[in-house]
Amino acid sequence: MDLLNIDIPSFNNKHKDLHQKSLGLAQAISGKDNDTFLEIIEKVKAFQVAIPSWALGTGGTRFGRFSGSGEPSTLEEKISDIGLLHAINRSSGAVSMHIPWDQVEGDGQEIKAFAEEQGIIFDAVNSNTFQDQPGQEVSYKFGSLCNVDPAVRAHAVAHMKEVIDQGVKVGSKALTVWLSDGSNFPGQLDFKGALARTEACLKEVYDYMPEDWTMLVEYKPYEPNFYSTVISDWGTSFMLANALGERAKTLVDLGHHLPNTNIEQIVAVLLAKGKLGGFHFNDSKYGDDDVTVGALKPYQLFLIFCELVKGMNEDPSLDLAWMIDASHNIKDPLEDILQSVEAMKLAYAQALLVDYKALEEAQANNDVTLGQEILQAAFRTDARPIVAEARMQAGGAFDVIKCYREAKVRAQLTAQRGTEVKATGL
Ligand SMILES: [Mn+2]
Repeated sequence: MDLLNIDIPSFNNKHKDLHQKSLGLAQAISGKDNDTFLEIIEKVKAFQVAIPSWALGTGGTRFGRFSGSGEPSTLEEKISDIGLLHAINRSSGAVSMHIPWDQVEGDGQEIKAFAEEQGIIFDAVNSNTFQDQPGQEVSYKFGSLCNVDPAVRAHAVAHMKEVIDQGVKVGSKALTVWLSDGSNFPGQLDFKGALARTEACLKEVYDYMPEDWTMLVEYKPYEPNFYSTVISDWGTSFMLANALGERAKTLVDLGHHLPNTNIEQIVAVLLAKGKLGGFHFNDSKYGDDDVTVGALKPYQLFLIFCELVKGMNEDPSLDLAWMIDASHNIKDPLEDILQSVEAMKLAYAQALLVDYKALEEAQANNDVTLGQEILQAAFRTDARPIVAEARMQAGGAFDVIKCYREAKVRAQLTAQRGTEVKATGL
């Protein structure tokens, strides 16, 4: 955090006049009265999204990896990077660990205290049964929880229990399970058998979780397997979550859908059935592209947030796990995360501007044109001043990228950690 070599209030002060003008304009265009407008700012201010520990280094593809410099190599360094982000945007107050890439040492109190100092809490922990670790006595080559070999399944279950144990030490309350399990060729795997074995193993892990923990079951249609995936879609995840119990829920990763899937509808259906557990935010054009949130389809992102806002309006106690899940091939990972969080807050602010009462009326009257007008009026409102106001009230920067660059964070990280450091992860 010492690296944030910038005085944020003076940085903000330079932009004060422009900000005040644009904030007034945003309120005028939104048509909201003072109280409602202030309420929206408060909600944006409270918005927090967890940063995955693997997103702080440069990501690669199966063809290669072009590492950046000054990357974090320990859990402490990763948390320290998130602390920097949080100091700038005030919305990145949580880390999502990935085990075994991250390891909680001892009783976890030291790392927990280190995170707390920077306002960081531990969000969902992630298990890894998609790659073999050095010296591992069994192989996940033919799957983990779906594997025909009971020894492999037992190994994967034991790993997930260990992930829970590590998460408990630092105060996590959820386990995210994404399985790469599936098959590459017709005839390789019996679909029903694979699903039954997966369900039985998940049940064992579910029963092992502490009472106040949630299991988030992630789905993905393809990759790394290209013929079938055991938990391929929201329906399969939903079915498993129902079979497991009340504390098992579906996790929606935006990139884990085939092109043109109506994700906002999936969100609404899961919310209606009380089974939406969390989100992995990213953006995609073709598949699991993992590009910056909002970089390609900001309107879809907004429509998803509209469903989430409706859900939160109906049930203010709705507790969703928000997380970024993206990888950065060619950008500075920290800049990419700042952009992603910003995109989420903008979509959230725009969704908060929607007049849902008027929308309901339009729908009740089958006024299709008006329904579209109401949504697009909110989407086309420049919500940047609202998000900036919320952030500055919380002690963050007027403009996150400008602030990060003016503070020369990457150059300092590089000076401290060198150019050869390679973060663990994807
Ligand atoms: Mn994901």
